[in-house]
Amino acid sequence: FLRQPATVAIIGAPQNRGQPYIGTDRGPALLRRAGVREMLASLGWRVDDRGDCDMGGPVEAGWPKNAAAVEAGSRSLFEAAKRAHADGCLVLALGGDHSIALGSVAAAIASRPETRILWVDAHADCNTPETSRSGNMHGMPLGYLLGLDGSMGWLPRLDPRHLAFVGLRDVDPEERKTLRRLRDDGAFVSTMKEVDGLGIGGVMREALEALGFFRGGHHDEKSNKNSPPLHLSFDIDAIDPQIAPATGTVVRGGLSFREAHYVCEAVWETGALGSMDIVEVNDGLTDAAQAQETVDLAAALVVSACGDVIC
Ligand code: NNH
Ligand code: MN
Ligand code: MN
Ligand code: MN
Repeated sequence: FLRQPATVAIIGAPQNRGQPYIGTDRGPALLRRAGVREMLASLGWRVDDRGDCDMGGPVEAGWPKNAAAVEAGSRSLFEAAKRAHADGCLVLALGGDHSIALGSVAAAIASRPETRILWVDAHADCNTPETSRSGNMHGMPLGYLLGLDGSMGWLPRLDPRHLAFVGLRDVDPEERKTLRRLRDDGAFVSTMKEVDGLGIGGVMREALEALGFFRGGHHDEKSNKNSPPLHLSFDIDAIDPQIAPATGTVVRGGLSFREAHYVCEAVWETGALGSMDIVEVNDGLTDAAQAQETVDLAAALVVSACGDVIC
């Protein structure tokens, strides 16, 4: 594993079939227009924009909703992301709704099985077609990846001990049961209550420690030298809707502007970031100014996680 790969591969995943709204499909274009590539280049990265993946077929009836399009889209991201991992790149997936994590997380695990997943989200996304009340597949990627539903045979299995949640505050009744089981099986599960109680610094220290990273505030070349790679899956709805309103499932009481940045800065300081998703930005649900604020924040968080620290 290249600790700090010199190249970031950007892969667009303009998926909207995992949730009910048009607009998440514009995420990759909006993030590019917001200057993600230029900002990464100015941090010293070589930026290899590999364009957008094909996100699959038409809207369909059935349960879960749009299953064929979501699976096909995720598989095309899976293949593109595996190629980028094989090339030694830091792999950045621009969503798209969170169903794309089926492809990006699967590619990270398939490429490097010890990869740790940090899931930053208001939601736990560990439904299955059986437990889901909405039928929306953006609420299910972890359910499939953890093997709670076995119908996607191409997926590698995510070990719950390799998974940490930060930012949870809107979790379905069946998902609560699942989370308790996952915690018993070694997942790190935290909610906004822990952010309130410990502060984001304490939560991130505990989360990264639970994932096996060095416990310490500062990036130290030696400390995480032989650590596994870290995949950050950042759902923009983890952030408070007053700051990030342009998303499909707004839930009050989310991460502040600084807390969200801190998450990304702490991820960078592990020295182990191997891949990242930024998902669920939707400019079709608010006025233009709110949409731009959300897009700009999403772009800034990517840049933070990729090393935009002052010193
Ligand atoms: N838990 C709900 C569902 O499965 C909501 C999921 N919505 C999200 N997830 N935005 O991140 O439908
Ligand atoms: Mn999500
Ligand atoms: Mn292991
Ligand atoms: Mn969410």
